[in-house]
Amino acid sequence: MKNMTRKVGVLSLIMVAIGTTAVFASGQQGGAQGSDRYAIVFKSTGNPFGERLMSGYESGIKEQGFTAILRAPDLPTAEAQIQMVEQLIAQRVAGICIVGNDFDALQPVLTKAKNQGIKVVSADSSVNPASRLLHVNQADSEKIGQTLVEAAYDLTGGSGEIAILSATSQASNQNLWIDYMKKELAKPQYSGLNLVKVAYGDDLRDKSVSETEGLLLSYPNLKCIIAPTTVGIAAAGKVISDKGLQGKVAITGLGLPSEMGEYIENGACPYMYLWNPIDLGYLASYAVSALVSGKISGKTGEGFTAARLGTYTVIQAPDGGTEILLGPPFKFDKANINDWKNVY
Ligand code: RAM
Repeated sequence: MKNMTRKVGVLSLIMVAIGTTAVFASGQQGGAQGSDRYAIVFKSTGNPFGERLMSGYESGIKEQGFTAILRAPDLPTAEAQIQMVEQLIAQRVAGICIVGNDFDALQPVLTKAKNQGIKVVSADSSVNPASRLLHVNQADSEKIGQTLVEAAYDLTGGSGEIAILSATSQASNQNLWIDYMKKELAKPQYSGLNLVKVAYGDDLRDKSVSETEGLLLSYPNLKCIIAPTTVGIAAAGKVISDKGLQGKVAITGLGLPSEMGEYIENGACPYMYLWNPIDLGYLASYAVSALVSGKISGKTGEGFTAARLGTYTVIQAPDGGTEILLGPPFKFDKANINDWKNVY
């Protein structure tokens, strides 16, 4: 019942998002410098996860009576995001939520934004603590790494070659999860698993397909691909299905149910994990406005309410900065994928 209510809520958010364009007029004024405009800059266009994240941000911003500005470069580079942030500074926005293409490279431009009174948070893929006031994290990063290694162990029967198919080599969220995966793999109970390669599909569909094909060619005994990216896991699911390799090479990782339903049903991906990207964007919108209104300053122990999601507390992040956590990731498998594939 609780799930059902949540699904109906999410569906109506998607419907609201579909009927709107990128920038929205709104009423009430507020925020730094009297601006009511709140921007989000995602990693790149053409990523369905990013579209859902931005739609959640937009709905949260609009619900508060402000104006949302949604931006994403064509390619997932820090350089392109730096230019976008420069433009947003010139537009004198009240707040910026950045989904970083690099941990450190955006620091000068985000510092410039902060020095002009613009409140900066990162979400999903963090920028370094000096570049942000807080990070809006989807789930505990260490737990994500551990969970994905446990899945690979389970799907391989505990031994054999495994590979990781990531996004870009600079993506801080993927890199953090991969670090935790490597730490986990170093534990004695995983000594039978051999990580043969970390490949980078750059969150581009075609590159992720060719990287998957490359892994299969180079490692004919490969038993599992962990893709901690929704673009990568969907590409890997397609390759495994097209080649009929279900049962030989298992895919797991982080995927959108809407893109992975077919591959979960046909066995290419026995199970995978994710959180609600719409909720993540929505939570980020309330975190930025809480900073703009002065309810919080981004320090550990502070709390704020994110409307329909409830109350959140700022905690210490593993990188030395602060963060808020949306909640634990959700497991999708054959038993529940039908309930979720039309939701996000
Ligand atoms: C991709 C992006 C995003 C990540 C998800 C899991 O869509 O790289 O940053 O959080 O996968």
